Amino acid sequence: MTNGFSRLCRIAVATACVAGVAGAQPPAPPRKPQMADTIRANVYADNTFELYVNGELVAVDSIRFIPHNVISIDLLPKYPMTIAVLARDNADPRTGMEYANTNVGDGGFILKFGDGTVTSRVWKAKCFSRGPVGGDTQNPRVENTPLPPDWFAEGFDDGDWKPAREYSEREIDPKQPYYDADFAGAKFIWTDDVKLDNVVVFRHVVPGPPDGRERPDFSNLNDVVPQGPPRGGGRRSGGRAR
Ligand SMILES: [Ca+2]
Ligand SMILES: [Ca+2]
Repeated sequence: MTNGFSRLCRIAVATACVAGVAGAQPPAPPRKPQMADTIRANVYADNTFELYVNGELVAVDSIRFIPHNVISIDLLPKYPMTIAVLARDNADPRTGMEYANTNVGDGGFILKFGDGTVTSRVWKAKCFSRGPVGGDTQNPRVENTPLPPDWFAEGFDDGDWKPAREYSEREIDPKQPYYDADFAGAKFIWTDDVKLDNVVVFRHVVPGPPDGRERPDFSNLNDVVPQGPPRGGGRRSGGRAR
């Protein structure tokens, strides 16, 4: 009786261990994602940007200078969602000025996702190139800081970065494409110096969907066995290659 009981206990422990290992693996997504699972992202930069979400490059501004344009893309969200943006004001890399070194331009960045994610002062901001230093347009020079290689990564430590500063529409003076897109609730952001800071990185982690809507996690799509017959010469378990 005792031996039988201890054997049962060993089986129970072994089963629990197997279940524990299986439970440690991320759950497979419930189904294939549809376009209804995506969220629309609207992004406007004065003058250009690269957008990373969860460590992946998802959008590059297709117009580097003018006209000032809005980039709209579809995203398949996964939370927590790490957003990292490399934003650039149009500036000569040797002087920090523009229009044949006759003008000091200003920056500005704003973003809104369909889940309610918006830019604001809770984002982090850091300058990596500024000029003309001190606003000296007679002897213009720039100060550059190398970008950390993993500035866009999910685990990057931005703990000592300052909060972004919010700017009004009047201060940034966005052009018409901004008004044609949905940026309601979002704030223009930059560092503390919207004129001289020309290359700026913004970072923000969205812990969960701001609109409270539950969304499936589709990040493990490769773990799903397809329902239909394999295509392209793939092989299914127990089946023949086609
Ligand atoms: Ca500038
Ligand atoms: Ca500009």
